[in-house]
Amino acid sequence: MEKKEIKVMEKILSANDQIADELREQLSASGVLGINLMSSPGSGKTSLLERTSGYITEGIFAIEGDIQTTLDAERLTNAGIESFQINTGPFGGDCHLEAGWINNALVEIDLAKIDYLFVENIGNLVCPAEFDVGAHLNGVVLSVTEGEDKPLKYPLAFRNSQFCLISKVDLLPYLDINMQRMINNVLSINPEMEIMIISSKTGEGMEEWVEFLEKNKIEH
Ligand SMILES: Nc1nc2c(ncn2[C@@H]2O[C@H](COP(=O)(O)OP(=O)(O)O)[C@@H](O)[C@H]2O)c(=O)[nH]1
Ligand SMILES: [Mg+2]
Repeated sequence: MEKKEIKVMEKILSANDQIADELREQLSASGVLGINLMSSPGSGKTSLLERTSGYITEGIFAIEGDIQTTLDAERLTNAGIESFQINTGPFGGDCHLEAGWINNALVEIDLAKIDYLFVENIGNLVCPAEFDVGAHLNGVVLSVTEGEDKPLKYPLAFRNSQFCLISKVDLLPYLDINMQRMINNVLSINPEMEIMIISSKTGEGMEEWVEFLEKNKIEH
């Protein structure tokens, strides 16, 4: 029984990986950088995109993943970012996005008009890390309110990411968190991780984040 379950899971993952590879190639050929944002619920993914829209005023499209509601898509519309909401609730409430669903959403997107395709993954640090969604870059948004230990407890998301945004740093004066320990924990899981420290509320770290995006932009 156990062996069968493992085989089915392997099959699903390898089918997903193939679609993800094709999707990444299509994005590259269209000059679009794909960025997958993963985090616990409420770490600040949507707020980051809202704030980013003040720096990069055009060429951003976001695919929003949530179990229910179109609230995040509405927030992005108000911030001037075009988006497409995927709700998994009506289809069993999956806790992650898969490459095939991103691929299906592409019919809604004019790739020729955009530079950045963000995928705001469903809020949790577990399942999204297991599925390649076809992005060029995976990133974790880790808010200071979550505690220093989360990289150690949920290592896969950190291992499978190239960048980590430590968010909500404006709240540090109210917390007992040890920032250096949090950073060390991230690096202990992934020594190559590019770490940026940000606040979407005050704008701290936004220049560095925008530079990071521009540096990774795909020229064509
Ligand atoms: N103080 C503070 N609050 C933030 C910051 N970023 C997000 N928030 C708040 O955290 C809550 C969750 O943010 P949201 O962007 O919806 O998180 P998401 O679930 O990861 O998309 C909201 O109430 C935001 O206003 C920040 O940098 N500082
Ligand atoms: Mg959100």
